[in-house]
Amino acid sequence: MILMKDIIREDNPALREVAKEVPLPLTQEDIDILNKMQEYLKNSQDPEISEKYGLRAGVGLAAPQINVLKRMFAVRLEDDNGKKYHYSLVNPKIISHSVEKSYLTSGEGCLSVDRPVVGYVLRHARITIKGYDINGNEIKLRLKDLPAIVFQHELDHLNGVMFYDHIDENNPFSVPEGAIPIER
Ligand code: SB7
Ligand code: NI
Repeated sequence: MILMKDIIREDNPALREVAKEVPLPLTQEDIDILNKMQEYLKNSQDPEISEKYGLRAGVGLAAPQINVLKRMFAVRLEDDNGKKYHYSLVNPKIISHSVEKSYLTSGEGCLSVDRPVVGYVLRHARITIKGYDINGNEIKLRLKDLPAIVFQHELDHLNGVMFYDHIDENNPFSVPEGAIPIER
C-alpha cells in the first residue's frame, strides 16, 4: 500500500516535470499503480486506517506525487449532494472551460506540501474533462464546484504545476470580479 513515505515532497524536482502520456491499453503495472492510488485515498479518508498508518487525508492523488511521471491521477470525493466522484483517469484533458473563475475560501493544500500556504487559488469554475478510465474506455465529465477544483489541482500535477503557482504573491486574497467562492 502507498504510505506517506512514498509521496514525494515539493523539494523533489520530479514534481516540476511534465508527465508522459500513457500508452493504451494500460499495462498491468499501470493498472496496479492506479488501483493503489485509489486505495490510498480510500484509506486516508478512513479514520482508523489513516490513524494506524499515519496517512494525511486526501481527495486526490496524481502519479507524479509517487514519483511516477505518467499522466494519470485518482480522485475520490463526494459533493454537497452526496454525489460520489471516484475516478481514476488516464491522459486527461480539459476540452472546455468557463470564463468564470472559482476558488476555495479555505485555500488549497497538497500531500506534497508540508507547510500551510495561504491565499486563493483561482481556477475555472466549470470544466469539461476527457480522459480514459482504467479499462481504456473514454470518459467525459462536466464538473463544477469542488470537483472541478480538485480535478484541476490533479491535472496541474501532470504538468509540473503546484497550487501555489496560481496565488497572487502580492495580494494572495485578491478576488477578481465575479469569481465564485466555494466553501467546503
Ligand atoms: C484542496 C486539496 C486538493 C485539491 C484541491 C483543493 C487535493 C490535495 C491532495 N493532493 O495533493 C492531490 O494532489
Ligand atoms: Ni496536490
